[in-house]
Amino acid sequence: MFKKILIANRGEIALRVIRTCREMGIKTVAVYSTADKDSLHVKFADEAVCIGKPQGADSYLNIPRIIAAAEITNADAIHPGYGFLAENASFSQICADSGIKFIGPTPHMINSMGDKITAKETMIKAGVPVVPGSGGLLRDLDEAKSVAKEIGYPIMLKATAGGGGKGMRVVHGEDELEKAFNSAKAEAGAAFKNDGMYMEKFVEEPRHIEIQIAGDQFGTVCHLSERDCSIQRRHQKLVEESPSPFMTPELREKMGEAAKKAAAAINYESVGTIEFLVDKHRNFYFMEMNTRIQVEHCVTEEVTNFDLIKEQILIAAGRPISGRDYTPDMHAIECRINAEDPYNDFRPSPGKITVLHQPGGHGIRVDSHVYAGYVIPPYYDSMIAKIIAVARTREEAINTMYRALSEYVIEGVKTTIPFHLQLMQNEDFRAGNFTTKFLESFKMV
Ligand code: MV4
Repeated sequence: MFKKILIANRGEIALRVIRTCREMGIKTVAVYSTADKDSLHVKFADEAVCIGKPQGADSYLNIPRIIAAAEITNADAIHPGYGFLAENASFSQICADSGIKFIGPTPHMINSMGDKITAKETMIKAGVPVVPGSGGLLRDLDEAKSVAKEIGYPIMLKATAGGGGKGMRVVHGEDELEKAFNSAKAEAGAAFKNDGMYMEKFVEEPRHIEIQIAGDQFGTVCHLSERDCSIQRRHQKLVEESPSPFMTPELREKMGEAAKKAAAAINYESVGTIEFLVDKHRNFYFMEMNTRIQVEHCVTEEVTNFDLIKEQILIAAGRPISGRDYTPDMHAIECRINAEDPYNDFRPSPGKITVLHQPGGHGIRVDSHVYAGYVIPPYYDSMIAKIIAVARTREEAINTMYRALSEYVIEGVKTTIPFHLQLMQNEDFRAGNFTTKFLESFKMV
């Protein structure tokens, strides 16, 4: 087992990894930027190394400084958390070349899922359902026109290097195609230095349902059921839950098997997530694979009783997993608490937290790195806490969440708490009646 793990991240996920390492008897090294010198991950780690100025490129994205910090402190493994370098194939490679175990997938696994056309081709070969489309790069506008004619409008243009909505366009008819094709291509080129585009049939009003999987170094893969992440705004998830209110035992069986096939197709080892679009007829289509631990992993932990960070560390250390699939018999919901103003287009609200009371009690878990007096820096994402409510039924989980949200006191900055309080009382949300378009028409009162 590893003796010392460096955590190449900040905020709640750095703290989350430190907690599991403590329980496993593994020493920890925090790295931090000058903006994070008073952060809890710095205080709670066994050692801490300042790696530079606040901007990502000078600190949490600076590979040479992170490797140097691992070497100075004799760390034998690096946990990347999510974001930053978590899906950076060259970082995974440099860790390997430096004799430091990267707790996550190999560069090859990251690359094969990072390019969306390659990923889709791999899924087709593995027998995983994908959205019908161009089946490869679009050479030019003429090819785009003929593929669109074949599959029928509406269609969606996507960037092969994309993800998270960049370089993506919905097109309803041929008259819109040229403008959309050119602007999406330019956007992708600027954002990813790769302007390769492909096309899919547009799936209307889908749900975003993802399957948590784990694979070990011996080729065993299992799934830990699904999370429904349809409550998103501009590709930022705000609420996640497990099980999905839209799930049926038959659909879970089919999606679980497809997710395992997807992971097995690239000999995946680590924890990961297969994202699917699910239409109103419960047809499901592979969308992307996330080769990292995700923000919303906690809802799966609460319904399966697995510590997913521990599983990830055990897999990286070469331990076999049991290979059993899990179906939840509890219900968990997570609300992301961001320092943003929900009454003002979710504008970021960094600054000092002057008063803080975190909720607790039966069925409530709070994962957070903030404390009274903490100053939220403006340089990083605005998530300051995750509340996870767990209960026997969805209705009880929502009621527990509502109770916890109403106990939560954060003064000094604006937060998304008022948004979540209103969402938990929304009739359609409570009925499980929502798609990825839900928040487009949700109005704060
Ligand atoms: C789609 C789609 C509809 N049809 N693909 C959004 C991010 C990227 N990962 C893929 N996305 C979508 N792909 C087809 N063929 C709708 C979306 C989409 C979406 C998906 C999941 C969650 C929220 C979303 C919000 C807008 C669009």
